Amino acid sequence: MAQRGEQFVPGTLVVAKGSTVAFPNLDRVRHSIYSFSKPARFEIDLYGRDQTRSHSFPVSGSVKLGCKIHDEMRGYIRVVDTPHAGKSDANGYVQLTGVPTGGARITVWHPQLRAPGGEIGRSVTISGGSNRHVMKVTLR
Ligand SMILES: [Cu+2]
Repeated sequence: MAQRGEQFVPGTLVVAKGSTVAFPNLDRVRHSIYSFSKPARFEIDLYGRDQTRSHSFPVSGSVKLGCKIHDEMRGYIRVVDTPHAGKSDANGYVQLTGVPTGGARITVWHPQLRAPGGEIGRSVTISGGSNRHVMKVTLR
C-alpha cells in the first residue's frame, strides 16, 4: 500500500492474517502511519520519499490507517483468516474461487457500512458444479 498524492493507494487492501504489508512513500513530503484499531495498534514515525516501512498483521479484523501530518489520509486493511476473500471491483463484484460446497457464512465489510464493525453477514449454501462464485455486493 503506497502513499502517493497524499493518499494511501490502494485505499483498501485485503490481506491474509500474518501478512506483512509494505508502505512505500512515493511523495516528496514525509508521511507517518498510525492505527488505533484493535487488531493492530501501531505507529510508524515520519519517513520520506522513496523510503518504505512495513508492518505485519497477525490478527484478523479491520485496520484503519492515518497519517499524523495529513489528517485526510485514510487507508483500510482488512486482515482475513480465510483464503476465500476478495475486494469487490468498482461495480461491486467479487469472485471467490475454490469455495467448498455446503454451508458457509458470507461477510461483507465496508468502512462506511452502517453496521457494527462495518460488516454484515449472511448464511448461504454453496452448491456444487462450479468452483467459481461471483457475488455482487450492493450498498444502500
Ligand atoms: Cu502524510
